[in-house]
Amino acid sequence: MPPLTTDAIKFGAFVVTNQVFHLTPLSYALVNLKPLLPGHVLVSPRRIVPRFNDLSAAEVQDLFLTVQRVSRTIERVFDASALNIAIQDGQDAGQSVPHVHAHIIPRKKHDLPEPDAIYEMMESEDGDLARQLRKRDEGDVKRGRFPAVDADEHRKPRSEEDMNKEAEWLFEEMARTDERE
Ligand code: AMW
Repeated sequence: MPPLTTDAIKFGAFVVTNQVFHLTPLSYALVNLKPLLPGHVLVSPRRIVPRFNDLSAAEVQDLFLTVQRVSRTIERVFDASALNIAIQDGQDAGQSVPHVHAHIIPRKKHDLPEPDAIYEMMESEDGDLARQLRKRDEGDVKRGRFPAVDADEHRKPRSEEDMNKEAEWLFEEMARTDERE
């Protein structure tokens, strides 16, 4: 699939143009480098700002309408019965990429040992782990409270090819969702 735009789309410092499967005037949706569960995607404003409060009213409206549209497709194509929709807003809330993004994670019954386990998984994602390590080294976190290194370490980043394929598929499925509306 050719990129949806000739502009380079950035997610924080990363160029993610080929991972983008949906584009609006102010937002975009991209496939995840390290999904926590199959179908875990992200929706971001096109403007790179770290905090939710940095967004204009028009950006908030566009972002949330995009989250709603994308989540409809994700729930359908991953045959889910529920969704986690989450924003980690700021480093101390677990944000690792300083560019606003909403996580959309399709869920089904018994997909994890506990439905809430997803929050711990989100918290211990790479960047957060790096932050925790930094804090530990700065002596900010008591050793005993340092969270166990999670399965994220074993979650390999996906290949460009894998991500492009998924982006192409989701781009086509977005059009199908629109037809049904
Ligand atoms: W955060 O902890 O900032 O709320 O979430 C960052 C998310 O971005 C994670 O789900 C992580 O897997 C994802 N991610 C990090 N780098 C990239 C990238 N280059 N392309 C796509 N997703 C990425």
